Amino acid sequence: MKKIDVVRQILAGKSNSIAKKTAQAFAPTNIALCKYWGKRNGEINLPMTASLSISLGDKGATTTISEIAARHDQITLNQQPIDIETAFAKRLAAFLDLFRPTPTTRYQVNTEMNIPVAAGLASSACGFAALVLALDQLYDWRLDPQSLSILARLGSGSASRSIWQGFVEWREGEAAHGMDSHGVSLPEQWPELRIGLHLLNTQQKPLSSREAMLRTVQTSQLYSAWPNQVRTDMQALKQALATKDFARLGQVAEANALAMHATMMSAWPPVIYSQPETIAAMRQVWQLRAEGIEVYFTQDAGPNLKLLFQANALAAIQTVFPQLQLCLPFPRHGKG
Ligand code: 2P0
Repeated sequence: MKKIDVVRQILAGKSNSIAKKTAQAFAPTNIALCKYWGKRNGEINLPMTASLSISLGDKGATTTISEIAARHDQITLNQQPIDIETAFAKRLAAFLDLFRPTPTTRYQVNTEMNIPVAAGLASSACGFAALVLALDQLYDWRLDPQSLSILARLGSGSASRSIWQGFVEWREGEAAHGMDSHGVSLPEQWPELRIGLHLLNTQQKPLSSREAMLRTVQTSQLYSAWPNQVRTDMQALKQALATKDFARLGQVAEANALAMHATMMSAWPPVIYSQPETIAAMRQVWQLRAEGIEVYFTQDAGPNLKLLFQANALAAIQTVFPQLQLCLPFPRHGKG
């Protein structure tokens, strides 16, 4: 199954003439509490396992798209033109190829992100989700959220979860065509939940998560244990959501992230995203917990930590992490 076959199936009977001159959409970025690490199909981004995330409210990507008369797509990121020869532009153009009404159709795509783009903060997740939402408006497809999630998944796996706010489960599905592998919005609200971004300065160019995932699946002896870990953690997270058990939520998320990193550390060549500062920050989190402050961390394909806590712990945490960037996953319900 090719990406284009998935797109054709989803857009069957839909118009490919523009409904408006220009369309704009926002998608939040998301942080996984149970991680997506490994694919069973790399062409259409089918995951080995389910995953579960929280979207970051107003932190994400706003994408504006229009058709233009030009030889190449014109892409800007935070108002900076992106050279068409960069890997970023090529990846975007290849994705847009799936949707061009004619081979000569070109797009102007302007994306604004209010999260640090190069800091491993799931910029591809919100970027591809916002692009798909904008395309849906440009052509007035009016696709249902599951179909939008599948299209976003073709751009980047984790983008399948950025179609919704709140908690989202990405079901792994079983079918070879992947039509059953999409996000599902979970009903639980948690207005007091806070995510703090602890950003570390690092010059090191990270290995892409795409490459790191593939290497882990192919060479890590520990990978065979990962699907079992995910099964247990997904169940525990859902229970923690249902009973609003923050300690359980935090514990499972932290252990899941550490297990993912342990699994990739045992790949060959080894994959280690942590810096000395990452480990130091982990110890600070554990010290805070020892002092009775309920704070946990999670870590993705980079050295930064994302802290999980509830509103009432903010002041204590800020004494140790004064630079923390605060995100409110449920902004309308829980300011402050
Ligand atoms: C996640 N990550 O669940 C995991 C945890 C990073 C660590 O999804 O190859 O950019 O585009 O499907 O979605 C980052 O990987 O990878 C990611 P592709 P993606 O958030």
